[in-house]
Amino acid sequence: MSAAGAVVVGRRAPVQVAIVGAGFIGAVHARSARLAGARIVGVTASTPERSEEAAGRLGAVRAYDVAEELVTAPEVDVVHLCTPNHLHAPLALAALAAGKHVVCEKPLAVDAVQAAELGTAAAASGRVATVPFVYRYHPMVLEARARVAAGELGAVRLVHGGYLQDWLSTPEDDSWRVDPELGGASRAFADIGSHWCDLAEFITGDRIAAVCAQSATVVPERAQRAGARPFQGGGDAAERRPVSTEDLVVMLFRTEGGVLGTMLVSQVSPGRKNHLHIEVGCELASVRFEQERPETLWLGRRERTEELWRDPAHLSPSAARHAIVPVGHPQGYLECFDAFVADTYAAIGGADPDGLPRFAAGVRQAHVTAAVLVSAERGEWVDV
Ligand code: SOE
Repeated sequence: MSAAGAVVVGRRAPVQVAIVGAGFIGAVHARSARLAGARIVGVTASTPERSEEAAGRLGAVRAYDVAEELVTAPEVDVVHLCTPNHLHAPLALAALAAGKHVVCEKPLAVDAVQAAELGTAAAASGRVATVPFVYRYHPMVLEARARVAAGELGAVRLVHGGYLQDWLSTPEDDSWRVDPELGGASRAFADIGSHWCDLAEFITGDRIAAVCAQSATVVPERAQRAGARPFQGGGDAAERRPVSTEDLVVMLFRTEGGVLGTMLVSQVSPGRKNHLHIEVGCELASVRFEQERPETLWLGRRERTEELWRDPAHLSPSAARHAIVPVGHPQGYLECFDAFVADTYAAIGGADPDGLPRFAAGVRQAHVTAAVLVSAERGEWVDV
């Protein structure tokens, strides 16, 4: 077995990687793993036939029919879990117990209790365990974070924004995420609200302390298409069934530092594809980041506003670290994933990369999600 980080002829042996789940995000993980120099030694998908197909498509040495066999296989150093949420905990626990490092898709688990169990197991294992809150890796997000931390903008006064999508806008749109047995009690907030809240805390250096939320299921019935993929509508005609998980959330929040904020989450907003937007209003200036336009950061002052471009020559060091091509050559989502996986593997090699979202970040957002569910149910403020 090649221990990750073993030196072979003066260079590290390639990290040996397992990918569980071969949908849209599994392919993204596999691409970033290969770019980081890893060897994909096994893939498991939802059926043996799909596992064989995925092994060829993702460049894996072989397919495994059984995920538990793959995540404990002797030749595996790192397990990437890209399955529906209900499988995260059993597979992550098995992998950690077998001495593997783990990259687990968000949300970490189906609820905060299970997420906490994973956080505890990861801490006890001494292994590297990370969660792809990859939007942290946009250089202009890092620039906003650096400027807030440096005090250049003054004290934070207000945080607002949202995350809007439209891939679940109609009753014909479906996903395993709609089913609470597979995704958990929260769907939209756990899936993408977690990204926004992680980013709000990452940029401001503050933490959400209390929430007041309302949620709605505005598509009360959906066609049953568990195999449907995000952003790929349509599919065969199917029976409809009632839906309990939320399509949208509106939320007020207060941070530990006393800052107020508001945010919206929706997966039923026609025309909004992956519209994560966040604005931090400070004493001297405001900054706004839009994920669909990641090459710039809006910086507003009373006397003037400007649009900062991702120019490595003019970025803070933490932002420049991930600006890998000159300004005017757009970087995007995939480069964020590449940087996240590279930082995860660097951590396996003994580094401690700044801002690497470890399991604790996933546990954190599970607690925020749990508070949102309780607040939406009770219609009152709830502490996180
Ligand atoms: C679907 O909402 C999804 O693929 C999320 O699961 C991802 O985390 C997000 O980055 C894009 O949208």
